Amino acid sequence: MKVLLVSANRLNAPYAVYPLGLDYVARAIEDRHEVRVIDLNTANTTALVAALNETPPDIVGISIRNIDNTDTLDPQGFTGQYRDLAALIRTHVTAPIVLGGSGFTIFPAELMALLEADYGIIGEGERLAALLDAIANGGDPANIPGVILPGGAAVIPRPLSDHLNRKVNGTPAVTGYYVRRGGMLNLQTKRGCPFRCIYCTYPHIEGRAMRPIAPAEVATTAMELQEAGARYLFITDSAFNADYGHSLAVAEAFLAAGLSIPWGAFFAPTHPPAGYYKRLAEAGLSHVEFGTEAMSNRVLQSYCKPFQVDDVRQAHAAAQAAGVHVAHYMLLGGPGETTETLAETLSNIDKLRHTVVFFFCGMRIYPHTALYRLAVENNMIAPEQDLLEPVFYRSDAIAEDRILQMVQDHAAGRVNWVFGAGGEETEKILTRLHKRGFVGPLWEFLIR
Ligand code: B12
Ligand code: SF4
Repeated sequence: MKVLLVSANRLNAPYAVYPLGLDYVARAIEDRHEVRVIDLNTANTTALVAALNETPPDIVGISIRNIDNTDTLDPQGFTGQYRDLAALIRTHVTAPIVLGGSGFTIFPAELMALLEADYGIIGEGERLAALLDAIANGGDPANIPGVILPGGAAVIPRPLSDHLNRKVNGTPAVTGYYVRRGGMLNLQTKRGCPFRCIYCTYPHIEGRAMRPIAPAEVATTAMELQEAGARYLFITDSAFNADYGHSLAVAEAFLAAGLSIPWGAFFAPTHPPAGYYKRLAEAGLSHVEFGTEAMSNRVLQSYCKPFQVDDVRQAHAAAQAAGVHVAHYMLLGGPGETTETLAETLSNIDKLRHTVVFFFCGMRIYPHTALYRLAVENNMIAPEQDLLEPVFYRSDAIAEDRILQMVQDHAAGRVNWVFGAGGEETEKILTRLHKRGFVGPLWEFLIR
């Protein structure tokens, strides 16, 4: 079959992100199908229409990553764009449309209806291979785990137990786009997160059991990306250090393979084994992004975070001693937040030296999370409420205005305290710096 895979993401904030998921989907079907990938960051809709008309595909896959920007201070939604994209495709070809992606996996039934799609794949898109077989051979797609049909129920499949294979998109026009804008390409070293933070969708998207990719294979991919021009790699794992042993083995494999470019990842600020960050730094780790969320034990417990304030301090100190750049992400105003807990968080953040802190206020309520169940219990949302339009959980003990005021007063103009992802202003600054040849996420320039 002729399969056209389209990455619908066009968001350039905080920076444009290489559509990694489609490398896996393409790899899973390319042996038996003719696959083309169009990344709407690098190709406009005119190029898409030309591709549809030149070689009409038998099936079109649309990758849906972002639903919205989850930023209460500068909210943006993207589902209208995706609906228009599906409508545009349909005016040019009669091929069935199949949806997938992390955003789709959170809201499959809603997006199937909105985009009037023919099929959807919840979770891992490698299952497209089985769907194509069923379509070609008259099998019943409904029997394939993860497949959702129009009007059908969203049943979450078991994560794949097969080996995860990726093939880096070798098209220079695609990789070149990202290489020219910050030099960042990305890679995955495992899937799954074993933790249970109440608001988080990652265990739903990737599963709870960690499925590691062999360190040598991760290193081979990293070298391929380096050869494709990458000057920085972002590891997209939910929490890179959720498996200390595996992440260390990946770092050793980078060293053995001779990777020479810097890299960064998300980390949980849990207490690290001795020498952990030092060894990672020797292997090229340059940026640590801690998902800290609060610096009050009461709130951390209420969010079910797998660490306490003291662990955050230890992790911060260890990363800093290793000479890497450190950022902390805060999620204020969730269950358990009060004026006192926020004051405690702010005063504890003060004690973290040489860092940048990104503040998000209000937790987006996602289906399949403990926060969702709590919000239903507290009558904040109705059961079965459509959450595609973002609804944010807000602690009834402290108003959003008060939170912002407290953070602003405490920040007193500090540039290393950033609200949300930084908005358009940050995007503009990053674009300018990337054009001048600076590589990576660049938040280190805000560190104070
Ligand atoms: C890493 C990451 C980031 C990094 C990316 C760094 C980089 N250079 O790659 C950073 C920190 C920059 C980031 C930023 C943002 N992110 Co983010 N990010 C993630 C994360 C953790 C992993 C994404 C990833 O690469 N996964 C690995 C690949 C292999 O998986 P995948 O893309 O999902 O693809 C698989 C399947 O989905 C499926 N699939 C994919 N496409 C298709 C297509 C078809 C046809 C099919 C059948 C299947 C299929 O098959 C693939 C292989 O199994 C996800 C959460 C998660 N665990 O998924 C959030 C996530 C995607 N991010 C999210 C958001 C909101 C954002 C931001 C908007 C936040 C902000 N305000 O700044 C920005 C947007 C950036 C941008 N320009 O798009 C949300 C999106 C949902 C939503 N609410 O909209 C997610 C889901 C997290 C969440 N809150 O639930 N992000
Ligand atoms: S550690 Fe991070 S990825 Fe895992 S559940 Fe908690 S917030 Fe989500």
